Amino acid sequence: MTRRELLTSMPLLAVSHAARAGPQLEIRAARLRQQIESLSAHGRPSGGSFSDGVSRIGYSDADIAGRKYVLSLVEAARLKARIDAAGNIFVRKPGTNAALSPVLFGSHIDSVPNGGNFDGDLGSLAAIEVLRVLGENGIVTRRPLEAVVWSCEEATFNGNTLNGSRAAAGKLRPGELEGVSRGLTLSESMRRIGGDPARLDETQLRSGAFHAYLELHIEQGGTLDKEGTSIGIVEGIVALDHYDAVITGMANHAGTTPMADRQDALLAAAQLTLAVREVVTQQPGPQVGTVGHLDVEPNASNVVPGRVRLSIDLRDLSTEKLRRLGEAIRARAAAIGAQTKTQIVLTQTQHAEPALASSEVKAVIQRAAAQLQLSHRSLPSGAVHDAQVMATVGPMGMIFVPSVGGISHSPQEVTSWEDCMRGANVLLQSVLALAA
Ligand code: HGY
Ligand code: MN
Ligand code: MN
Repeated sequence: MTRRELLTSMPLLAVSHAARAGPQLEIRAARLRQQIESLSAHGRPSGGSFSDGVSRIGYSDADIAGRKYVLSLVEAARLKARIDAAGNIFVRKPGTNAALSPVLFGSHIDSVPNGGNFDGDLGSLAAIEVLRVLGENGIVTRRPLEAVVWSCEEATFNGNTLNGSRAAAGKLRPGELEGVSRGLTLSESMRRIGGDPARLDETQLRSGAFHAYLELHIEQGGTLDKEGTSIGIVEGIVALDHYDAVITGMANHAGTTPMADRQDALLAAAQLTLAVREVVTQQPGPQVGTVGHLDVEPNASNVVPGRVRLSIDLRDLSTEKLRRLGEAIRARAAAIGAQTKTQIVLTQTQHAEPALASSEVKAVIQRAAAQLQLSHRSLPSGAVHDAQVMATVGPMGMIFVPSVGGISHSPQEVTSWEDCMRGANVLLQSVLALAA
């Protein structure tokens, strides 16, 4: 029997207390909902409510408060948390065979500015809920189980993304720990949340560190919602290239500087933003490009802008296509600089490789969804996830649930409570199958 046949022939619940673990074993939906609602209070706009979303930037006070809330849930589950050198939270539930590698599953709780309540939060809290429900039902799996809440997944630290998982996998770039965002270096930020970056080497997740990694996440696109499909089985995650453009012109008086004599950095930034769109849409395909962040100096209504820093985010399943898009944008930037009498320096600050999900893990998720009688389909992920870093360490799989209207990274990000529960139950059953 091949490994694939073995996995697909496994009973849905092959655990040591099988008698107590009938197919009715489920996550506690009301409790999971209440936890997602409670976590949302940390980073909520003042005077706001759940529907106003969150700004829980990685390493911020709101993030620290949210992490504290997560730790209280770990305690309520009668489990112990371990903070690794990068500040990631790991929660282990031992199996019957301590010599086996664990099944690892989780997500993140940091958010983009003005983000939603489900991106990362669902997968993180569902992971802890899975451990809690198993504990409450006296179920001990053969393999150890480990829930994880990765730190600073969003691109809120100088545009760098997946900080916690990359640090855990030994994938930070040279000098990255010394980079500064919001007045703190990445090292200082990690220490702020209980990490110890001097020990990153020691605690690095190396090949074989886990049997499989699973992440439950909202789709963040509209495919599942449009079709009315409950569960997405992720085939792979797109590659991402991130560039920083620094445009230097000359700050000058808005009333006395003739139009012809200006070196307006914001004008160049506007042209570069349009050029990114033109380059990306020049050929057919699913590739996307976004200018999402601008710092304008001095940002005063009566001064011609002297300096602009902007971000360019390019995504596609093909690394080669991203490289070509980057080159074309670089050529356009040089032309725009010459035409606007500004200097444009384009630096690539990040490259995340595309990551394919493991066919064994996909089969396990598919089986769990089928046995729970949930409609399901395969689909790619256009958003980046910690799962793509974990794919460099071991087998990875992701479970998607529908995002209403395909809206995400917005306070209007919504996944129905029913879909949250369905996704969490697929996670529970997939974890059990993988840990048997
Ligand atoms: O930016 C992303 O794709 C993810 O949501 N962090
Ligand atoms: Mn996100
Ligand atoms: Mn996310």
